[in-house]
Amino acid sequence: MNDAWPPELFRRYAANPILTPQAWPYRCQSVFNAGATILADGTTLLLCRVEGRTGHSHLCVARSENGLEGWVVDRHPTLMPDVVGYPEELDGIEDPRITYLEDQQRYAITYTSVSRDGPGVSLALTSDFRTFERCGLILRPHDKNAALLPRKIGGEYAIVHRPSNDSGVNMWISYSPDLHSWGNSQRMLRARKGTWWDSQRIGLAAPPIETERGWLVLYHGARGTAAGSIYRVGLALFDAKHPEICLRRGDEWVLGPEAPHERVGDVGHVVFPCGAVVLPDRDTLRVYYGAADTCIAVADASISEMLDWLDESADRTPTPSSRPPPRPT
Ligand code: BMA
Repeated sequence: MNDAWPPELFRRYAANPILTPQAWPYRCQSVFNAGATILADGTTLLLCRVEGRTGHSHLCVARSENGLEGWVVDRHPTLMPDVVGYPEELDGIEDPRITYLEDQQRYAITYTSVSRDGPGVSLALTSDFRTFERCGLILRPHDKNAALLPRKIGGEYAIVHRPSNDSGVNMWISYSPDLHSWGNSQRMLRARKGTWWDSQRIGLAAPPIETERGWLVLYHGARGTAAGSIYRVGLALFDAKHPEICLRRGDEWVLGPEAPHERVGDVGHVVFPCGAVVLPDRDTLRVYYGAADTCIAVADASISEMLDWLDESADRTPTPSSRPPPRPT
């Protein structure tokens, strides 16, 4: 970092990484890509992806009073794949995102189920992160990187997800009356082409954050190189009532692998957020990200600074919708 450059939007915690496999109460290979939320009592809860020595992943809860240190990790896996009840979980469950559903007053966890047909999106509901109501596969393979919006849009639940199809690996949004049947799918954002940092594939990072200017979305973008993919994070803003409409998209990435633990690990050159929480000042967004598919790190950014940055630096070409104009609300 050159001191003459403007300050970064994201400020990393000095004691990163905050969670590592060495600190885990049971033997594992890696802990990364955690969903995040702040519980009613102020505790920060991370639902971490843990990869064991079989190569399969499961989910495990870590709790902290201040969201930075003093983590208390469940002594045993919190949510294991259930290959009998849910055969789509045969090769593990990964990359959870947490959304508090206002109308249900429960947390919705969307996670990737790795089936023999490829990755799909599964849903589980919980009030306490100790017992879970599994809803099974809600978006069939090949699909991943999904999170629900916290409130209904036009009377329906909305989910952002990342199907792979002939048009590429892009972000979509779908709607449901009941959390089970999903439709009215529309593309939200495309991977760019050529040498862009987000040209290989993109996907939702943490669940969208509602702001006074619309839905602020952190997304990951990958670029292929001769040495493999580099995963970084970018910003975009979507319309509050019609979240398929992109209002702004930043040209530059805002968080990329720099620190040694972000560059070196099981999969090097990867920063991969699945969770973010808004702090009580209502402006600081605390983002939890997997680093090099091995450990978990955290960085803070100001929501108002991110929105201003999008105003100043964004590619203002709205993403053309793949569908007719949005439904009236
Ligand atoms: C993506 C997902 C993430 C992983 C990333 C980098 O496709 O599988 O879980 O962190 O690749 O390996």
